[in-house]
Amino acid sequence: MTSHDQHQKTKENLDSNSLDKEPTNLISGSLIPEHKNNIDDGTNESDSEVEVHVNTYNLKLTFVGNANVGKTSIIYRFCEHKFEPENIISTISVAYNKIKLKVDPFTELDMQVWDTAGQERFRSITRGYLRGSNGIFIVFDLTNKQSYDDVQSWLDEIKNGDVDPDCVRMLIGNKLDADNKEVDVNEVNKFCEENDIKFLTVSAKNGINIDTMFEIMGNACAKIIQEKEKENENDELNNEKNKNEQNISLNIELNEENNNNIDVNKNNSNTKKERCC
Ligand SMILES: Nc1nc2c(ncn2[C@@H]2O[C@H](COP(=O)(O)OP(=O)(O)O)[C@@H](O)[C@H]2O)c(=O)[nH]1
Ligand SMILES: [Mg+2]
Repeated sequence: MTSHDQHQKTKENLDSNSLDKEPTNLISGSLIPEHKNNIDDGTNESDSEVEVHVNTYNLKLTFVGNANVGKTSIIYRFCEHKFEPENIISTISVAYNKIKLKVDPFTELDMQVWDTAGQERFRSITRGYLRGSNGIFIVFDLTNKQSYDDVQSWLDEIKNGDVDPDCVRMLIGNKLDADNKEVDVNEVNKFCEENDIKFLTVSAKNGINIDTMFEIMGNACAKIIQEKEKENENDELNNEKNKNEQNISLNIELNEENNNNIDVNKNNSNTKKERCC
């Protein structure tokens, strides 16, 4: 079974003219459960029905890298399962694709995959393009050393951009199928280990590792968001606990104050009695 078979993938939407538009259903930076599905276990008996909660999470994934490294081809291969020659791919201007990826029976990723529209030629990736990314693919061409040498400047661009510190960065060496490679993969591995960046070599042409790169990225983003959700839950629990503790100590103080008042009243009434007699 291929990884493609294991992970059910559905393409929902192809928007070719909306680079400047923020996708309306995108909730950036957080993994938000969208719906719960009831899945019939096949017995059709209501008392033996198993209720499976499927969490759907929204992710924004963006691509950067020099022109001609194969960004559009990678997205096209992932979404359309095809590779198109140069003259066709250059006319395909995808702004973003919406793809669903089922990672397990309980988790579904709703991925907005954003492509550059040629602006990388001028190093003018807008802040809005990267803003709200859960994951960024930095692509270079294994047959073009310059495209790898420029990776650092793309990383700087991300660092100086409006990008969440938790955003997952993944380096992609494309054109694995080609013979005339110029980049030493061992060097890249070392660089990525030192900089805590994921790295994968792929080929948009023959499809090697294309699904895998999205699965790795999707899972890494999902994990981060789930951890954030857990942290938020813990914060809420701690807040609740602190509130209860504060209430308890306030009650104790009030009780002590009441007791003091009672004592004072007692003393007062004693004094009165003494005078009376
Ligand atoms: N051999 C090979 N060529 C590729 C591969 N991916 C893309 N290309 C070619 O590289 C050129 C640039 O591809 P494109 O997707 O337009 O790059 P982009 O500018 O980064 O979006 C085109 O001629 C593609 O046919 C690949 O995996 N292997
Ligand atoms: Mg392109």
